[in-house]
Amino acid sequence: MRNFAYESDSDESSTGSADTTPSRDWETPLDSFDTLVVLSNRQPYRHTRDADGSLAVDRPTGGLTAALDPVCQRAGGTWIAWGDGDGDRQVVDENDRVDVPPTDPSYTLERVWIDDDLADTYYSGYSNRLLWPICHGAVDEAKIRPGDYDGYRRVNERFAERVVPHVSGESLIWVQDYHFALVPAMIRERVPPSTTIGQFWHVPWPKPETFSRVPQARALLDGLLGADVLSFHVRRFADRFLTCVEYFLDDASVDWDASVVSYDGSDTQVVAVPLGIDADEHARRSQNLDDGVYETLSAELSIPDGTLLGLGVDRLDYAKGIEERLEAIETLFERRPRWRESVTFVQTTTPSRTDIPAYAAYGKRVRRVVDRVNERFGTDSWQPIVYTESYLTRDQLTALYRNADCLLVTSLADGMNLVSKEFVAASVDETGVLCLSDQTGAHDALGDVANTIDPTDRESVWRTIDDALRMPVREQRVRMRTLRARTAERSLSWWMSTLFETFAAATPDRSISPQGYPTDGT
Ligand code: GDG
Repeated sequence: MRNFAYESDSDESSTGSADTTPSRDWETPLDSFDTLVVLSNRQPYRHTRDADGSLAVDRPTGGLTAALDPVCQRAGGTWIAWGDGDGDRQVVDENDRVDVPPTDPSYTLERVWIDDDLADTYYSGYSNRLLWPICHGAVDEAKIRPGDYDGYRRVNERFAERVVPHVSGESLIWVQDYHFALVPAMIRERVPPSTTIGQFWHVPWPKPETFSRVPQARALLDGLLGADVLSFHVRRFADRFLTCVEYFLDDASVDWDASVVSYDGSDTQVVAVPLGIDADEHARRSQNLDDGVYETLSAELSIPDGTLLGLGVDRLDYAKGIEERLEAIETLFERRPRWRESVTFVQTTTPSRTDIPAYAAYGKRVRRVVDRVNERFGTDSWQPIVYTESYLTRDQLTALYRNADCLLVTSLADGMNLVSKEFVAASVDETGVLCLSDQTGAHDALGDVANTIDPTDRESVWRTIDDALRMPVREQRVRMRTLRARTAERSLSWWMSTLFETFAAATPDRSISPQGYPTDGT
């Protein structure tokens, strides 16, 4: 397997050369493994058919695929994911494989087919009507439908079976996220002990009283404990997981000092390793950005000149607290009329999971608040909220980050929140204020320098925004420098190196030495 040094996975060219700290070359102990197999629900490249029948490739939105694609490009190996594009079958070989990236292939994407009925139970049902709300503490949204768990189990089994042909010698199987809680144990039954299994849980882990609402709580824990290494973004999620293990599994023992669970004859190391971004690449893109990108975008979206700019960038998801944020903006204009016509809030949302009723209803509520606020406070020449559901190019997103005076992250729960880190990395002039919910994983490392938002306290949200808009530039710079340094330090390359060292330390007989593992994710 190739050792790799990380570079940008830029899919759009930026011009000129880097004028910030160059990307640090980094080595990982990937050499310890003969094969890398990544499993995720979402695929990094999707083939779709245009109206005229021609094929196009798109790259689905989301932090997970954006982070792992460059890793696979460097490491080679196979990425197994759901082939959900209507052109996906057209390009695969007899083993359902296609080499990617399409323009310069460096690894193999293996597609798993899931028909509509199964997708409804596994994806729209168990994963996103039950596990997602449970993990995000949204218990009122959690729905248990008959048949959903069976669909989830069947898809988990299908993925586990697809791993087996790839295993040879010392293989690393790296499972992603809450769609595949059962997979580690299913793989463990099918592969030799020399295989290392890792799982990264990208969303929060719930408190035991919330997790107890899942009828299959024990089965999910049993599945995850098939992994040698189970990672969360931050320590508090890892600790909640260990608490759940103690609470639900009588025959498991937890060594809290070492953060190891012994269960069913093997050990699982539970670690906190916060996902980072390629801060250098974001900074370079921002530094080299042509002014015209912002000028064109602001003309298209009707963002006025000469006002301060507040920004929100989110998937359209109730966990992101978008509705609450817009209501706080409404209160701000009520209580502080001086901001009218002096600040404009741009909110970009990417619709997702639209076939789930809670998401469709949430979208309607968000649009209703936007209309109400604009109706109440808008004037002939100014709208308080500029709202778009268009998918932006990375350059357009960077232009917004760079021009924003403050970024609003008001998530009610969020595993990490990469948007906050991207904003910081793109703020190359060291101004701008990060207003960050204390319910994000990102807050654990950035919260003492950011302007903290408690999303459960409505008063505090609008007051925090008010403070941010009034912050002197000198103070902005002091804070932003620290935020940027921390984001650059705990970058994507740091995340990968740390995790791969952890995987490599998991010996073939699966007895893991606790020494040297990162148990503190901050
Ligand atoms: C999950 C967890 C965790 C957004 N709109 C556009 C666009 N984006 C990109 C952002 C960012 C990504 O999508 C969103 O990442 P987040 O981390 O903020 O949120 P989730 O999608 O909910 O991710 C989260 C993450 O997994 C990784 O573990 O941090 O807690 O919920 O990269 O830039 N990108 C483009 N156009 C858009 O309009 N190009």
